[in-house]
Amino acid sequence: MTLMKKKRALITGITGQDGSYLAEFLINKGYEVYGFMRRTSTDPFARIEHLHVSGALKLIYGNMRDLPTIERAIEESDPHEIYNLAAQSHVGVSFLCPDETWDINYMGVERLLTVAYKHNKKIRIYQASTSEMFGSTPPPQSEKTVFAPVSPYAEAKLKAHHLIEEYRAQGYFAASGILFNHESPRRGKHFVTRKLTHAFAKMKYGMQDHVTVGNLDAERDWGFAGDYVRAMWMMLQEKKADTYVIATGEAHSVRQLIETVGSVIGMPIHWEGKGLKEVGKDEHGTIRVSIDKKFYRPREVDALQGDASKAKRKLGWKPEVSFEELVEMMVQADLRLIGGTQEYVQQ
Ligand code: NAP
Ligand code: F7E
Repeated sequence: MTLMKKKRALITGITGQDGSYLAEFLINKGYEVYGFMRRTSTDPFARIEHLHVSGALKLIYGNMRDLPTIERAIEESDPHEIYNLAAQSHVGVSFLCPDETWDINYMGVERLLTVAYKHNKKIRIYQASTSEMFGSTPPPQSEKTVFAPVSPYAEAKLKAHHLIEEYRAQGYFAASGILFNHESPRRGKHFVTRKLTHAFAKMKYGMQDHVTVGNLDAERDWGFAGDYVRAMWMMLQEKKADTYVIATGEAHSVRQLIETVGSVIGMPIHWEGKGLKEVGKDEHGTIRVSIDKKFYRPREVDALQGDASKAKRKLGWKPEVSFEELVEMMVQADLRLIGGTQEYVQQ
C-alpha cells in the first residue's frame, strides 16, 4: 500500500475570521495545516482553540512585520500552499494607523513572497485582495474594473495585488482573490454587520438600549465567509494562477442591513429625521439606532457590488448562503452567545 503524502498549507492571519474557516476547510480536506500567528497580550485563540487543542492545527509564532519569523515559518511548515490572510483589515483604522497598515498589508506581502519563492519556486500562494481597491469606481465591479482606492488600507492592498501580478508574470503561482465583504458569526465586532447583530441581540435581552453607527447609505455586497474560503482553495487548485472577483452580486445599504437585523430579531425599525439627526425607532417609539459622526470615514467607498461571473465560469464557484440567511445565522448565533447558551460561536 502506498501512503499518500499530505499536502501542507501555511495560513497567515489564522486567528481571524477567514483563517479559522479556511483552517477547518483544509483540515477536512486532509491537509496538514500550519497557522502563523503573532503573540498578543490578550487571548486571540477564540476562533481556533478547537482546532489547536485537538492537535489538527500547528501554530507558529511570528509577525508579518518581522522577516526572520516569516523565514522560520516557511522553513518549519515547508508548505505546498500559502494563504496570506494576515492584515490590518479595518478600513476605518487604516486612516488612523497608515504606516502600520502599509507595513503589514503591503510590505508583509513583499517579505512573504521573497522568502517563500526563495524556499521553493513551486509554492502556490493566495493573496487576500479586496473590493476596497475599487474605491470610488461605481458598481458593478469585476476583474476588468479600474481601481480607485480611497483609504490607506486599499492603497496598501492594491500595491500588494500588483506585486502578486508581477510575480505571476515571472511564472510563479501567485493568485489573487478580490473578495467582497464576507461575514459570519465569527466576524470581528468592529465591522458593521457583527456590530449590529451583537448589539440587537443585547437589546433583545435588555442589556443595551441602542446602537450608534455611521454612514447609513453605504452599500456593500455581503456574503458568507464559509463560501469565500472555499473560493480561495479553488483558486490554488487551478492549472494557472489568476485573479478572481468573489461576490454575491447583490448589494444592500447599511440602512437595509439594520432593517433586516431588526426584523429577524423581532424588533422592526422605522426611520425618522435626516442626516446626523436621523434615528431608527422600534414599534414602541424607542430609539434603537442613532448616528455618530465618529463612525464616518474620512473618505467613503459608496457602493460595492461584485460581478463574480469569471469565478463561476472558470472555478465553478458560487455562493450558497443568501444575504437574508447570513443575517439570520449571525443573529441566531449572537442570541445564543448573549443568552449564555454557547460560550463561543462555532458556526
Ligand atoms: P480579520 O478577522 O481581521 O483577521 C486578520 C488576521 O490578520 C488576524 O488573524 C490578525 O491577527 C492577523 N494579523 C494582523 N496583523 C498581523 C501581523 N502583523 N502579523 C501576523 N498576523 C497579523 O480579517 P478577515 O476578515 O479574516 O480577512 C482575512 C483577509 O482577507 C485580510 O487580509 C483582509 O484584509 C482580507 N479581506 C477581508 C474581507 C472581508 O470582508 N472579511 C474582504 C476582502 C479582503 P491578530 O488576531 O493577532 O490580530
Ligand atoms: O464597513 C459603514 C462603513 O467596517 C462597511 C473589511 O473586511 O470589507 C471590510 O471593510 C460599511 C462602510 O467593512 C458603521 O462606513 C456605517 O461603508 O463593516 P465595515 P468595510 O469597511 O467594507 C472589505 C471588503 C475589506 O477588505 C475589509 O478588510 O459600513 N458603517 N456605520 C460602519 N462601519 C463600521 N465598521 N461601524 C459602523 O458603526
